[in-house]
Amino acid sequence: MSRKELPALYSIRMRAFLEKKHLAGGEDIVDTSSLPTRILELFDQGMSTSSKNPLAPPHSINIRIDPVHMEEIRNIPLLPVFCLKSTSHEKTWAFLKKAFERMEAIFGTPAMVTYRHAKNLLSKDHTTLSGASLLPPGGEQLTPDGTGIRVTHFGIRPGLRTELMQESAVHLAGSGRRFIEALQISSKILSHQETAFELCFSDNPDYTTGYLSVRGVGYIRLPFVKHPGLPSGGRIIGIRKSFDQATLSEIIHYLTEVPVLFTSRNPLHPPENDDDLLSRFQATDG
Ligand code: PML
Repeated sequence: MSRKELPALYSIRMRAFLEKKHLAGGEDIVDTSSLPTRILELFDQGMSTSSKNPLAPPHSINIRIDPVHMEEIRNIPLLPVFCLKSTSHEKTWAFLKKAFERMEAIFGTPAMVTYRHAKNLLSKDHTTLSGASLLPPGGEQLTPDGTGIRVTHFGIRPGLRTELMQESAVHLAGSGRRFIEALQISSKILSHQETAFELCFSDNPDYTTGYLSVRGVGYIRLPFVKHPGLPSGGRIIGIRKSFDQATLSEIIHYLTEVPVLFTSRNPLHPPENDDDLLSRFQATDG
């Protein structure tokens, strides 16, 4: 490859493991000049994220670097961010129940089914998957490859990351790397036309904020969704219709392989109460 043909950008993907168990991950898409710094930051992230985990330190860290050609990249915006004004676990779950009912009216997934799968993510017997399960309106949860779909190949313009970190410092749910990464994952998920919503609870026992992202609304942060000390968590992606094998393969390909770069963002709203947030749930064609 001649110098002229060198790719302008690189995807860096880090995963930290304890034996075969996934402990932590992080990634970005950066230009050549930022590559060494970002590789080191992601390495530190692999080491330090895990130090908050009772299972730390990691046994191994994989860092993979792949060239990304400009013409492959989709530039997409980050979702608008909301935050539930909640003071307790009970209040957050009362909101979630109402949100699932609204989602049933819009997307067809029965609220009871979504609720059952959501509770299951936090049950003590739940095996936390490293990826997301899919939930079509029929309610038959699907876990591709037995481990779920790991959303990868995304990156964010550095200026946007800094802005979001600073603005979210005053959010009820706080600021931090986990939030910025989760916002990117969810924004990639909802940028696929067949997805309806995503629900996520961290498997970090100390991280009690989760989120619900809904098509047509945005990314809603959920303080106190988990009781502290609970090591279970996971992700569910709601799908807009029942799908055939070709659609499923296409969704998986997009989420796991197509590189997306977040080059713009939407507002980060101040915390809102249940009713104000629920009034934002609308049927959408987009
Ligand atoms: C994770 O542990 O990766 C999930 C992080 C959820 C972040 C929720 C938020 O702070 O908005």
